Amino acid sequence: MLRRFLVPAVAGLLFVSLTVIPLPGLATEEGTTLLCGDVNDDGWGPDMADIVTLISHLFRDPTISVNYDLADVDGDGGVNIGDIIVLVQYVYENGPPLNCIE
Ligand SMILES: [Ca+2]
Ligand SMILES: [Ca+2]
Repeated sequence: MLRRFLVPAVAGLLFVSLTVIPLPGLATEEGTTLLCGDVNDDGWGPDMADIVTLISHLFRDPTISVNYDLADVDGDGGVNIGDIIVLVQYVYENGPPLNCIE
């Protein structure tokens, strides 16, 4: 059931251009800035690559590297399908602000 939803959703996302939306970052002790929603921790996004990384991590291959602090975009303390939904809404539907725990 879940795959019926996710496979078309991921396929559809692959045809949408990359969108990079600047966010207020999370400051670290080293003085660098982390971006809430930058799931793949590449310093960009959140964008389609972060969404695909999170979907792949949760439903295909848990060994795919994910920054859990930046992936918990709804701030509930866990990383799950709810975070995917919030990320998709934020990136593609002008959804509410992301809420990573600082
Ligand atoms: Ca990223
Ligand atoms: Ca969460």
